[in-house]
Amino acid sequence: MSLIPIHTYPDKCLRKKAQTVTAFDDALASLTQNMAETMYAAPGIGLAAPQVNIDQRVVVIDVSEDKNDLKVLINPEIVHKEGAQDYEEGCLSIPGVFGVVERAAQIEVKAQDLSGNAVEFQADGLLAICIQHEIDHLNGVLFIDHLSKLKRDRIKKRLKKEARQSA
Ligand code: GNR
Ligand code: NI
Repeated sequence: MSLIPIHTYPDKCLRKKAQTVTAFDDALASLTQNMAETMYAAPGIGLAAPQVNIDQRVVVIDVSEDKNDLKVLINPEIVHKEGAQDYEEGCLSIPGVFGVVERAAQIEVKAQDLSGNAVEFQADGLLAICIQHEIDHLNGVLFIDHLSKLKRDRIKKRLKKEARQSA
């Protein structure tokens, strides 16, 4: 097991639409183990492969209190969504930035497991928020894209200033 460096905004790898996984092999299993270790160490409740510069539709999530409920989602898709909920989100790829995002309250998710078997389940609450946040990453979308233009522009200005000061 090993930690993988997490890439941060405005790294280009965060804006690419990730490729569908077709090889359900040992390399995929080992990638998800390293991603889980990286997520727990961060610490975070989710991690998508594009955040570690891997161009594959792979997500790991653990929203449990005791960090003992790892979910590995390969090629996840939302097949149904309902309702709305607001939550203040953050992202390991945009450290120090937080903003309230509206997401669906209940979702139905279709994905594959590490063997390539289809899995389908429902989620709500924080798990539903996290899954929507991670699937966004697979499509090159960041939570700041869901904020108002005014808020997004303020964040971009602040991040540019911080980048200047640390240069
Ligand atoms: O660790 C994380 N916390 C979080 C909080 C609110 C909404 C979404 C998240 S996901 C984030 C980890 C991350 O950046 N995953 O892509
Ligand atoms: Ni994120």
